[in-house]
Amino acid sequence: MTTALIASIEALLVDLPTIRAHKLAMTTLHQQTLVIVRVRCSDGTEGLGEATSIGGLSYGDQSPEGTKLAIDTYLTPALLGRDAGNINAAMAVAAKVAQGHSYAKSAIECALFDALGHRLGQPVHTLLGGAARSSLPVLWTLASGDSARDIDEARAMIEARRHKVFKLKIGFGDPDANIAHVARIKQALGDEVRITVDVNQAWDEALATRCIARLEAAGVDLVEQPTPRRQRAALARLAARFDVPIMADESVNDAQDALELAQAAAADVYALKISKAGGLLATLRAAAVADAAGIALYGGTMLEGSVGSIASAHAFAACPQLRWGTELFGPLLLKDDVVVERPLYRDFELHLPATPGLGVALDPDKLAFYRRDRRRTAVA
Ligand code: MUC
Ligand code: MG
Repeated sequence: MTTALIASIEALLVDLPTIRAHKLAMTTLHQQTLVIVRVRCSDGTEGLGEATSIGGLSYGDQSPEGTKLAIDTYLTPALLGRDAGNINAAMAVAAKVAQGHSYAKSAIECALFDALGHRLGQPVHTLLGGAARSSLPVLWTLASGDSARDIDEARAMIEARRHKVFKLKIGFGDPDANIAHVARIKQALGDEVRITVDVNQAWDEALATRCIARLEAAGVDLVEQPTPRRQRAALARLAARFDVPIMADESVNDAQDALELAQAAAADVYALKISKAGGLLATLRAAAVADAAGIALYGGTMLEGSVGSIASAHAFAACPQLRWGTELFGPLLLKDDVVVERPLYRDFELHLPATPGLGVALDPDKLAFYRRDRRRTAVA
C-alpha cells in the first residue's frame, strides 16, 4: 500500500435545531452547533470527525468557534503532508503544536480513522481491535422541566422500544422541587424503569448529602456529577457515604483524570466522551485505567450529531466493559442532520455500522443548507 498523505483538513460550523428545548443546569439548548471535520488524503480517501460542545462555552471550556480556529490556524498547517495512516504520529504532532483543544484533536483523529477504514475496507471498530458488542444500550434524557410531559415522553419511548432508561437533569432551580419531580417520574414509570440523575456540578457537598439521601430513597439508580468538577475530595466523600453509585462526568476527561479519580476513590462510574478524552484511542486509554481500578464505564455524549455519535459508538463498542450503557441519543435530539443516513436505533439500542470507516456519509445538500458560512440571507 502506498503512503496516503493528509491533503486537506476542513472544519465546518453547522447549526441544527433541536426537536425541543433541552434544559441543563448551565443552559437551555434550542439548537446545537456541530463542528464537522473533513480530512482529504492524497489517495482520494476522505474521513469525517465531529467536535461538538454543549451551549457554546457554558458547559465546557472549548467553543465551536475556538475549535475551528485551533484546527484552521494551528493543527492543519502542522498536519498537512503527513502520513494519514500513521495516526499515532499525527496525534503526537497535534499534541506538540496545540495544548488542550481535546475536541479538535478528537475530531481530527476520528477523521483519520474514518479515512484509514475506507482505505483498508474495514470499519473503525475493527481498527480499534474489534467490537466487543455490535449494538449499545442508549438512554434518553428527559429535560423538558415538566413532570407530566416527561412522563408522557418516557412512556412513548418505551412503547416505541427506543429507550427504557431515563436520565433527568436536576441541576437548575429548587433542589426540593427537582427531587419531587424525580420521585413523581420514578413512581409513574415503575420499578423496572431505571432512572438516573445528572446534577451537572450544581450542588455543594452539604446540599448534595441532603439531596442524594432523598434520591436514594426515591429509587434513583445513579447520580451523575453532583458537585463541582475539581472538588474530587467532595465527590469521594459522597461516593463513600452512599450506596447509590456516583458517576463522574465533568471531573473525568482522560486517562490521567481516570487515574487520579481512582486514586482518590472519587467515583463508582466514569462517563467517558471521545471529545473530552481527545480521541478514540485516548478514550480506550481512559477505559483501560477504569478497568484496572474496577470502575464501571458509561458511554457519554456531548450531544453530538450522527458523525460524532457513531464515532463514539465505535470507541465504546471496543471497550471491554460498558456496564452502564450509553447516552448516545444526540442525533435523536436534532430535528435534522447533515448525513445521508442517520444512525439506526432499534430495540433500545444503537446499532453499529459494519461498513468501512465510520459508516456515515455527509449529505452535501443538507451540509450546504445548515453550514454557518453559507447561511441564506433572509428574503425581505
Ligand atoms: C451531560 O452532562 O451529561 C449528556 C446528555 C445530556 O442530556 O446532556 C449531556 C451532558
Ligand atoms: Mg453529565
